[in-house]
Amino acid sequence: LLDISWYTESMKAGHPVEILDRHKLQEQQTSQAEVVVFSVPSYACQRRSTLENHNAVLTDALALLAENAELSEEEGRGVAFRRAAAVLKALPRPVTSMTELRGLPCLGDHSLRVIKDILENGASSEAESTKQSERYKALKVLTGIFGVGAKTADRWIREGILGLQQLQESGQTLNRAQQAGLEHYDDLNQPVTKADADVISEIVERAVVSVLPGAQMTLIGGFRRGKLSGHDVDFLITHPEEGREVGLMPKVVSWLESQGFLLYQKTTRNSYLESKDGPGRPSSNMDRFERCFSIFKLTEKERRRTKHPETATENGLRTVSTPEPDPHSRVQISERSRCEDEELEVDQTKQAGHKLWRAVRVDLVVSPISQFAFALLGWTGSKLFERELRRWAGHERNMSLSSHALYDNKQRIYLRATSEEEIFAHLGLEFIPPSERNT
Ligand code: DCT
Ligand code: MG
Repeated sequence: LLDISWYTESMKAGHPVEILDRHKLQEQQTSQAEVVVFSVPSYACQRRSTLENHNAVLTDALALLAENAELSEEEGRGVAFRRAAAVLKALPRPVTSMTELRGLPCLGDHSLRVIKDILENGASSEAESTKQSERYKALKVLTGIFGVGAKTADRWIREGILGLQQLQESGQTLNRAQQAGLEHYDDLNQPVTKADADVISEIVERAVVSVLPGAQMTLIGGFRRGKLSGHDVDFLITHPEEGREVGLMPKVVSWLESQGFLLYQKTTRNSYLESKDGPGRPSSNMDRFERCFSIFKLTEKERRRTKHPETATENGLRTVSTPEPDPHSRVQISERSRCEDEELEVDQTKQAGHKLWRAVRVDLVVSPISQFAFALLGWTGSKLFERELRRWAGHERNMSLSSHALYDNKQRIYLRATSEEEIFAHLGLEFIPPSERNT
């Protein structure tokens, strides 16, 4: 049977080398049956984590407890569950007994109790009761509104608001983001498919190239890691000539707005200046780029359009073939045709009795080319992979990593990089491609 205290001691020691030594010691002391089954490095950024997961029952329960902790603003507990789940995700086959977990890093007492419960009883009673709890259900519903975080949801719950209807009846003042979030609640809580992300990529690319020829756009976030669905679509935009990206975001946003693609947008300005801010990790590494949080209107028409061959005309407008019997079999995109399209769309909507578009959360980030590799690495995720990279940099290399820069605290210099590979090399880590950062 299980001896949990051994794991606890190892975890408290917290260092991979020490764990390895303990493990060796343990191995010498124990019988064949207790030999370590799996070997996993301590930091998630040292592992290759594909989308495949042989322990989904275990990791789903741990992810739910992590989410509940995060929604309750218990960050430490959330990270502990996330790290434990990530270790199980890295295993090459399903865990069948507790003894197989011997020697694995990041499995704390609490996570081990959850795993043991599932292995013995088929389910985690704690995860099940959390899932059923009124508080968890309310937190999920309320934070499902774009613009509502854990703090706001908690305040509302304490005021007796547990659901959308109660919120609407409460007379709470909602900000612009929350109003849009409530309006498009159902759409925004539907996963975005890779196919839709590709359609949006095509549109954003059109916008970027129209307002600044030569500018480049990259799909980042979960879709860059090969995920087939996500909660939003993330893009990173840059220009190969340093400085040309200045002022780019408002132009891209105006273009998208003029074409009727944006249901909501809020742009935040870039406030990161290396000379001014220095290497200290910003309070959040995510908020220093020029960034646009938006709600995109993705129409059936656009979905169909990108499935068919298209040609760019000299003035940048595109002629697009759409399938018969569509009366607009060759449509030139212009203000006029778009209006006609929309009229047609309204008619079709009325006929079909359902709307022919969906709302999608889209995030745009603009980075100067000198920071591009750091932005790309920082925005590809997963969230835990990013957190672990920063932890590795700080604890193992005495460096500060952000989505803008890498600073060597000992040499007191910035380490430049033009590719993700170079950043991994600076950090003394084996390069892990995006598809294997699904930790
Ligand atoms: N990110 C991060 N830390 C955060 C939030 C985000 O490091 N607190 C990075 C990693 C992923 C990237 O930004 C995009 O964020 P999300 O869209 O939230 O994540 P995702 O992996 O794209 O997930 P999803 O597929 O659900 O959109
Ligand atoms: Mg995303």
